[in-house]
Amino acid sequence: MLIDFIRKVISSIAMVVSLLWTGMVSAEYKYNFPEPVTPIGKSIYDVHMLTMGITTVILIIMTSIVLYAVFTFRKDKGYVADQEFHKGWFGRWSWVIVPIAVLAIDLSIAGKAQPILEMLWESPTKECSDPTLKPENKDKCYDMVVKITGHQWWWEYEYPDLGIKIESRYTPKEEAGDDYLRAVDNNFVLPVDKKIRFLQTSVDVNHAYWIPELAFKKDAIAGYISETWGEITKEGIYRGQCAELCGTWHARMPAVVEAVSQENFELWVAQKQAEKQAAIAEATSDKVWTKDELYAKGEAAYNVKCVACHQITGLGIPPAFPPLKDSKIVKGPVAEHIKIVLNGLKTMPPWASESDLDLAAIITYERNAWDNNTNDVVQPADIKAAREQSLAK
Ligand SMILES: [Cu+2]
Repeated sequence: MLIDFIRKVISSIAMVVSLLWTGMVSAEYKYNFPEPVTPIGKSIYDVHMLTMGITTVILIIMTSIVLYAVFTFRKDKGYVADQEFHKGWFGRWSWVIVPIAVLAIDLSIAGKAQPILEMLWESPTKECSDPTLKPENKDKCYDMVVKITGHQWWWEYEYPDLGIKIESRYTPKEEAGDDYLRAVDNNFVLPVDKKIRFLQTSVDVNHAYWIPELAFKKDAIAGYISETWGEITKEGIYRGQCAELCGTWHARMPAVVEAVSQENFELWVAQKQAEKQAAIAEATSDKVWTKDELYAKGEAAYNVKCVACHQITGLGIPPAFPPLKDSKIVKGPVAEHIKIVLNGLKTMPPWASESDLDLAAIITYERNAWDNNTNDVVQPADIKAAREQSLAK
């Protein structure tokens, strides 16, 4: 009997140790939440630590009482249960005292949490440089606005005051390595020590932008703008993900914030603005492109913008996302193909906001890739003409 019992205890301990061991060897095993880098995140972390502290003390006290009772008041020691317990002072009042004590502990935590909720919900609505800002509200203002838009399945970051828009998509496994599903092609670059107002929306289903170190998490809902704010206090790379189940590629929309110093942020802004000017100049030039140039450009753009639905093989994911290889539309009249890409069809959204050059390149690629070999070349001017024609209607 006893040997059996000891054997069971030893095997249980061995199992727990081996489980803990495998946990520890898995990368970056941590015992607590990641270190927050915004004032709201830090306050939430503090309440979490306070709650953990209180529960740990309660756990130790209660476990000690239970163990003491189990060992002291044993039947084989001749202990007989007190049948008159409820008639004594403690027996009568403990049913009142205990809930009051529990409520007091709850309220002491709620008291700490309430101002944080206020801080979280009351996003500043005035810019810090606004002359009408009252001196007592100098903490309730923002330095810059950014807009986050969720798409199936990528993020769009817009800096409305700086005229910059970037698209951020997950990095495939071969390039991302250990950061697979935690890395993106374009990070969301933000300056530190600036109060940032985050506006969130979606163009399709619900998404939610979530970076644990920044703490906030609100849904991005189509046709609605939810807002939060934060001031990042430490430079670094912070990784998160979409936290609202948004379809088959939900796991493939990680979010990466890169917090940099003000000087580096300004350098980045200048670089992005220059890139944008160059892209506009290229897209609006009257240049006639060769088939090879358009094919190469189109392949690069297709692999970023279209690949999620139509797949790298051009076979799509039928029935929702039809194949482009041997497709009637892709191998049919060019004008009809352009019209569908511009205006969308069934589950495909309209792509009219892309530049003439990008659309011409993508369509040229689609009409010649995967053995479609139509030999058609679509020039930016064709897209422009198609737009004008649809406007004239
Ligand atoms: Cu999502």
